[in-house]
Amino acid sequence: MSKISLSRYLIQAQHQGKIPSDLRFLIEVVARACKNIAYNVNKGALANLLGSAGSSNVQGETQQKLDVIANEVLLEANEWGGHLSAMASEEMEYIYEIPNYYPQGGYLLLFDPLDGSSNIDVNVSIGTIFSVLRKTSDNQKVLEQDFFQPGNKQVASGYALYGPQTIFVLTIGEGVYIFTLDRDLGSFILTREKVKIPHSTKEFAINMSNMRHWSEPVKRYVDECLAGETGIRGKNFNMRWVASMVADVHRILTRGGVFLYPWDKREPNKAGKLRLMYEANPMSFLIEQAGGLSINGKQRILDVEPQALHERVAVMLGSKEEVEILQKYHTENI
Ligand code: P6P
Repeated sequence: MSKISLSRYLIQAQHQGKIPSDLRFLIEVVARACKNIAYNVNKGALANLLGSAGSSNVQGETQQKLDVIANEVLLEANEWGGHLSAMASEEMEYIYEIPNYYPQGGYLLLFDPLDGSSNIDVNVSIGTIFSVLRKTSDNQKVLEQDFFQPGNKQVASGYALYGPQTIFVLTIGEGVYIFTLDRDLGSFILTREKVKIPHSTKEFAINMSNMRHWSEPVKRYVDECLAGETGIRGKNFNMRWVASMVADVHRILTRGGVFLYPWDKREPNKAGKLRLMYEANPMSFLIEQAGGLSINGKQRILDVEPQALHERVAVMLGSKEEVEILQKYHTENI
């Protein structure tokens, strides 16, 4: 079978009327930026790119050098093409309006430029997460409020995973497609199409060190997984925690599983640790497109109405049967 590149997949999708040309162009630009980020990530210490940048981001987290580089690569790649009105990033407090000396476009791009930064210096997989919305308001000047759309309004989302392979995973709303970077060609090549997550699983992913802080429904669910075949689940479970959401989600897309970063008592006023707009929403779009579910304990994450650009959300996503159990336990606990 001839190799299908990301560009060919996108051109075919455009010719089939699934995406307009400017969205095709947007995704190609993001993918090209991710190749650039992969190059820098792979250089690491050789180019003195590890360690802290000596600054912190809007979240109050110390920025790694590669966090800053990845953010700049995405801004510079996307600002001139005429497909965007503005961008938003985990690394920037305010939205980034396309400078008026560049053509303006109809899309809004949101991203976590380098997710899993605590893993950079120890050579564990990290990634870039992106989400695409339409600018729906007709106000000339793009406003932060233009971004406050629920995740069910996304027109595309995906991630790049910088691991043993460099992977680009994408949905434009007609299933999930996985592309692997062929370094000889410099192209992302289609390696899995119409990915489907198994409805049942024997693998859960959560940071167990937070157990004493969890709510009762989460404790109940994890305790039952730990009880294994001797408990009511009647099967043994395996546990994974990479501490890079992109790597954990990719494992779940690839072989099933459930990922939890729930609300906990450490900071009770925070809904969770992960960010709604550029982590939970893009990942939830992919998970649902692959036949999984993604909830915050109260509702479908894609239905959450955003109130702030960097708002956080509890996340429980993955294999349908497991997330349905978690939803049941949260509903019973009200
Ligand atoms: P913890 C990475 O910092 C991140 O935002 C996600 O990618 C990851 O799933 C989570 O935080 C890890 O959090 O508390 O286990 O370090």
